[in-house]
Amino acid sequence: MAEVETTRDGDVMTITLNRPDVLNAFDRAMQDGFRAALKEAADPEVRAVVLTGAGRGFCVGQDLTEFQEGAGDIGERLRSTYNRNVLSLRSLEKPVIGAVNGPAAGAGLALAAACDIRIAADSAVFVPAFITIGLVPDTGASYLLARLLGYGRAFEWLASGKQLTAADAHAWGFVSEVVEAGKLAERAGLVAGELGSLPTRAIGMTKRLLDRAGSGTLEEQLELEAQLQAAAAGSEDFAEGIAAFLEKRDPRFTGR
Ligand code: T3D
Repeated sequence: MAEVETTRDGDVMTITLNRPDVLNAFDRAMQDGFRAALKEAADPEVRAVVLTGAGRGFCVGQDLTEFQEGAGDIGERLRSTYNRNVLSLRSLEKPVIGAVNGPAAGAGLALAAACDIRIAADSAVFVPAFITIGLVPDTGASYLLARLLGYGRAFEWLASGKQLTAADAHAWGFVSEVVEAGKLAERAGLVAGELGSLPTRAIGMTKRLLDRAGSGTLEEQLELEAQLQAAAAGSEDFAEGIAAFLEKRDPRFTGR
């Protein structure tokens, strides 16, 4: 059985991290499988992606048994695995839904944070985990959590390592909804299907705008908006959106 599985339902692709016995902790093979799955997800025919875990875990980050022989060059390993993969995930020009089915810890928590939307099973827990073993946040956790939660909450969480329940994570705004565990896959598929039927290129560009927001001046952001709006206005989906409005009918967007 592959350590990362991909399935398609129409234009929605689901990536399932698949080492359930260790709550989908990352070993090297799972990193490689994840990289291949993210490459597949970049296919323009895929218009929404769901990221989830097999079994009772979402992903608990690095497989700690690999540290038994010593840590090695962690910086280099991060650059060649986690960093590349989280950048590929964030670069997808389509909505990515994290279907957090169980514990999300360490780099697994960072991957959840890198998704555009998180839906949690009521059985999910969220654990920074880095500080608990004497490490600092990686895989973008410091950047992503500070942006999603603000400095105060990000510091409180990352510096304490405290475990949040799904309800806590919802109250903090980290997840957008909490559903019964048995209904998570269906709900995530529904949300992905809805987002996947919208103008995909415009969603991709909306992600770029939000990623850049706050890192430059208002003038710079206005200029980027103008550039991307010009690109959006050249899309088939813009023509369809206008036609559907004028003809008083529902639009049929194709993602082109
Ligand atoms: O160079 C680099 O790669 C550096 C990169 C670092 C990035 C990181 O991700 S650092 C953070 C690594 N992750 C952790 O420290 C999390 C460790 N896990 C936990 O704290 C707990 O498992 C949880 C709180 C997340 C969940 O607890 P619980 O009680 O629901 O499950 P459990 O019983 O602890 O775990 C179930 C099994 O998974 C268990 O194995 P067993 O006893 O049934 O044979 C456990 O050992 C295994 N497991 C859980 N996390 C990991 C793991 N095995 C390897 N690595 C793990 N990270």
